[in-house]
Amino acid sequence: MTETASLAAVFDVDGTLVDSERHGHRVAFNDAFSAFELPYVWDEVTYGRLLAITGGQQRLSAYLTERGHAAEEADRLATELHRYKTERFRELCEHGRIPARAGVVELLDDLAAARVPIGVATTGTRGWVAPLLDQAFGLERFTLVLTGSEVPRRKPASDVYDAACDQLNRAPSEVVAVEDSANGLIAAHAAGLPCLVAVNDYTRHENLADAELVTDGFCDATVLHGPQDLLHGGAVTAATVAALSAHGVGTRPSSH
Ligand code: XBP
Ligand code: MG
Repeated sequence: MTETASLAAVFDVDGTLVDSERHGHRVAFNDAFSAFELPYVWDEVTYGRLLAITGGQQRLSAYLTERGHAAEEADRLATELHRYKTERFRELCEHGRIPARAGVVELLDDLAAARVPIGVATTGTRGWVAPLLDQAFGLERFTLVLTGSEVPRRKPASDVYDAACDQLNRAPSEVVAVEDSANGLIAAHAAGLPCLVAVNDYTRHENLADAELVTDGFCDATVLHGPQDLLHGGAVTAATVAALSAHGVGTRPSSH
């Protein structure tokens, strides 16, 4: 297997480690609208459109502005709604309502067996990230957990991946990003990391052509773009991740 001595893997959360958007975050946002007696409901199609805006508070503010609220009122209301939504989503996480994507636990186990450090780099809010990771996977698996609350700019800016490489003390080409979306891919590449994208129903039609590898999942998976020989029995494994790091070395200008 490709040398893994200096390799690290950094995972996105929403849509990657967990299937959290359609029946998780979206439900929590709608519960917030209802708690504040606002006449808004995000159906699954509307939410899919709004996911282009990263950051739940920013998503709310943009939507409220779209619905005619003055900018200042939209920002104030978005802050209050998002506080409620974060608490509600944290409850969903703690009650086990946010499932891991199929094949993810096996991949995390394989990376641990290969002694590859595993980090997390998400746009999500710190308030729910740790409870979710602990409930779904056990927090002790992760060497590093960075959230949207810790960096100045959210994805697609490179901030969270820059910080991950710094804190892992690794060059970007030694760190493979595992993502689900175009925003995540852009952020990873802006930081100089090779990137594996496992698409989901909300992201399969996005422009992911620049990714080192695009699959439709982590197990029983098909390669949608990139080398056809990097899955093992239809699964993304530690060897898959290591190979991407080898392929990625030197082919992407590091931002460091
Ligand atoms: C996805 C996001 C987040 C979530 C909602 O983050 O953009 O905003 O949709 O979570 P990632 P918050 O894919 O980087 O994990 O409401 O806490 O932002
Ligand atoms: Mg994501």
